[in-house]
Amino acid sequence: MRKVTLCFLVDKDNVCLAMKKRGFGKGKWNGAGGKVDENETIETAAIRELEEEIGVKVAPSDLNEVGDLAFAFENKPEWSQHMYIFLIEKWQGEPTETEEMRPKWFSKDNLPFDKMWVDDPLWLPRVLDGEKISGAFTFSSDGSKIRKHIVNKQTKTP
Ligand code: 6OG
Repeated sequence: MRKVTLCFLVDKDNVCLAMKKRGFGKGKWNGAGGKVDENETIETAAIRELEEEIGVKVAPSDLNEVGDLAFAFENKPEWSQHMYIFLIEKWQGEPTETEEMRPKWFSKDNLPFDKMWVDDPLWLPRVLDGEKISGAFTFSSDGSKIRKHIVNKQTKTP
């Protein structure tokens, strides 16, 4: 399954989302992230996408992995992906608009879930509250409905 990253900058009670301007998830607020290329680690890919999509630099030691989710879409096996999620509290530079994304800060308590992926309300508040999660979702073929899902608290210790 294709591996992808998703990264959220966090500053106290605020989280940086970015409007996806093209490609998969266009028109939705999300974290920055994308496909892990061959010969790349998940962490290297996360750092590269943060710079490409919102223009911030992050050191490997400042990436905090908070969970992973497996996504499957009915009748669209090519859309299947395994997403690795990171929260970041320290970075260099200001989030800046690029051709891919337009970043904006939101209060953690007031996220624009009506313009986000439908799965996000089921796990993002939990990771923003400090929980580590692991789960799986199956969506309708256009991704607009959740057919089944499970999100567990990660129990493994580092
Ligand atoms: P590119 O195809 O642009 O990477 N992504 C999702 N994010 C959320 N919150 N929910 C989903 O539910 C998602 N499916 C994919 C992973 C796609 C970007 O979109 C994220 C990547 O950061 C279905 O390279």
